[in-house]
Amino acid sequence: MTELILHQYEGSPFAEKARLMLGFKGLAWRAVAIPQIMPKPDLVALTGGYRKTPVLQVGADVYCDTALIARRLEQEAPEPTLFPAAAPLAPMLAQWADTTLFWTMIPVAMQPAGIAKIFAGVGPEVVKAFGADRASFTSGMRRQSFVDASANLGLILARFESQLGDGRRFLFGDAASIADFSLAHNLWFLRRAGLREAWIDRHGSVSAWFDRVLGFGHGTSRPLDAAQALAIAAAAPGHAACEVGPGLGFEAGAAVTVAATDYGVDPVAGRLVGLTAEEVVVERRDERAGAVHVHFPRTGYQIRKQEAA
Ligand SMILES: N[C@@H](CCC(=O)N[C@@H](CS)C(=O)NCC(=O)O)C(=O)O
Repeated sequence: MTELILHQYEGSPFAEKARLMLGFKGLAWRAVAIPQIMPKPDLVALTGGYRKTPVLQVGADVYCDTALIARRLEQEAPEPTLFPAAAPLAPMLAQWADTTLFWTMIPVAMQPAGIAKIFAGVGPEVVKAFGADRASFTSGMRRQSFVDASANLGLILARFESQLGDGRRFLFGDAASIADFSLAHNLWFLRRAGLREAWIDRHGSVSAWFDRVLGFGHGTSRPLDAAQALAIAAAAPGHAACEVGPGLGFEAGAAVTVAATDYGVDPVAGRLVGLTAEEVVVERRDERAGAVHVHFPRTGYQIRKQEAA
């Protein structure tokens, strides 16, 4: 069996979403520790430019974005499902929580007291370098002020409290879904910033739900070196089956770039090998990783024909 390799770092909320999904499914995985800021030469060798955290590698297939990582984990272990049939809108709520809620939560968490907690024990030069990296990572985005974000976050948490207040165990009923994990990683980051009491525990049902999701744990993980992960990609015998569906606007084999549309928009260039309504896959070659298939979700990403040189 090919191992699941998560490229991640401890303090990343989206990595926490992935870790909790792995725990929910009781999966074993390998953890490659990646840098929190650029440069990330070993990660980019696999992805071809995508630098966000986390990334899931399975042999020579690389899955970018937790929305797609969730789908790959679902293949690995269909039960318990992240996509219950009774909750068809769960992926949409998850997407909202990963974008609108995330950028509402960040200005609340990243106040001086929160920053001091999150960066406890590291020197001011590390905090400065992190700030500079994230400024270019998000350049062009219009960010919420602390005052606006606080008001919005208060409303949002009150609404979740109402949703959970009827005694349901998870957001869409008695079974967890992808939406629970996307809400939970935002609250996990608030907790990391020392804000659990102030923001979460004021809402009894949200607080109990949060502990329920954290209770899934992280599955079983063992560390792996970045160099070993690259060697695993290079030695992989092939790739997951994929194909370019008809009528989706691009031909198989086309030279394309794929890039996020919001922030961290570094494009990945390759040959189109997979395209569905859910996923786009490009093949690219790296000196160290060999022929890699890089997978992205369609939502939140733009596919473009590469300009002729
Ligand atoms: N939509 C992406 C968002 C990932 C994301 O923004 N991750 C943050 C860390 S929590 C990031 O990449 N920060 C910059 C970095 O780690 O270099 C996903 O669901 O995976």
